[in-house]
Amino acid sequence: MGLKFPNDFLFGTATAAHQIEGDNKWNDWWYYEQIGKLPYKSGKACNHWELYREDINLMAELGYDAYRFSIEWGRLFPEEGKFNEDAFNKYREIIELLFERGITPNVTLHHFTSPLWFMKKGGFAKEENLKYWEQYIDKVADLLEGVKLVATFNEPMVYVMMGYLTAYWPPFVKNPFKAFKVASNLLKAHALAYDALHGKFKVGIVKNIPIMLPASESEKDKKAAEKADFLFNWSFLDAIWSGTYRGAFRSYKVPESDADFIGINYYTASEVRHSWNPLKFFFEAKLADLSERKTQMGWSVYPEGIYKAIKGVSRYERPMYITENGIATLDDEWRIEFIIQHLQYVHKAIEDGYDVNGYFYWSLMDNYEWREGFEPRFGLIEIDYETFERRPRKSAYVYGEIARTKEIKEELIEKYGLKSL
Ligand code: PNW
Repeated sequence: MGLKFPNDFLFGTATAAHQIEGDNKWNDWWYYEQIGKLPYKSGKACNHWELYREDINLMAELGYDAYRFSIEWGRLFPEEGKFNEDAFNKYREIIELLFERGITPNVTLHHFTSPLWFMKKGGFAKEENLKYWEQYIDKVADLLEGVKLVATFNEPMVYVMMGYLTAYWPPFVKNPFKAFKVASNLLKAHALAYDALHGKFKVGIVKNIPIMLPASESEKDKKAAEKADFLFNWSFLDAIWSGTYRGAFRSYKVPESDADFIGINYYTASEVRHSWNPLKFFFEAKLADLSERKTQMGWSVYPEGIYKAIKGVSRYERPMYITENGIATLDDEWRIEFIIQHLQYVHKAIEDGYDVNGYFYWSLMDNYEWREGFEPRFGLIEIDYETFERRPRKSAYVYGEIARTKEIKEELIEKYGLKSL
């Protein structure tokens, strides 16, 4: 027997502005790329800013139901107080085209990048800067007319960790105290956006949920994994409803707010062991080693983790979407296997009563993978970075058939699926 999904379940794909658009000259990443603080330049990326019509046509032809993408704040506000009407119109055209093609948009307002001028003022580390975020939200309310799903932040804790803890990403700050302050301000920003946009849209948030596994059976390691799980996965979401953000060193008062849905980004698991270093919050986490083959990102494939992530997030009793799940590989047969196996667990979650309403494969097409540049290939569609030609891979068609029929056929499960499920 095949696996049938509910008729209104959304099968979509995901992207983010800076990773696909190209010439994104007004944000912080672009700036650090130019001054050589990042190993790769995004340049024209997929040249989506010019080829968006083609991309939307492709999605429609392939039969996808939905598309998650992000708005580049710096395009709308290239300078403080300066609004760019052309960029607004272009994004509006993208949204209208999606409507015309019957594709449900799911729009993220902040996907890692911010206007450079905003970052120069201290970005989200300074609470008084939230007034700029409010100006952006104000314009977005008009821009997104007719859109149902709007997410405020993509992976707030990844943003905080990479930008303010490991200093691996812009703005390259290594300050745990500041990191938690930024997290608390992101919660305030979410609350502001929720108040401004709720009523007109379903306003949610997208959270990366890495599964935290203890490195050993020892009590110390188990405690360490629980702590990592709390600090990274739950403390942020808890605060949305409780109004108290519990950072590692102290708690912060934040406005009590809400989220109409929760987007789950799921990729892999981490292995956590106890550490005596207080500045590492007494734990050390590294990528878990759970599959013999590793993806181009060095990540293990761990399909049951998607079930665990859904189960964990279900505590908030809000509709859930898998807003990202994908694999970086040149072996497209492996990509098909990855998708089928993760969808098997999503299907199981739905059967078990969890409120999961859609799945967005990361990514529609190969793109600029942040610090890792263009080498990791996450796409259902291959991008030729010389000619910008789009070539759908076999996985793009296989996924399209699943989207159109809302079913994973028995033959697919036989060939690619997990037998034990
Ligand atoms: C997500 N990590 O980022 C992002 O939302 C996407 O922009 C990105 O392309 C995708 O996953 C694939 O990497 C992450 O190091 C970046 O744990 C880093 C991590 C997790 C997610």
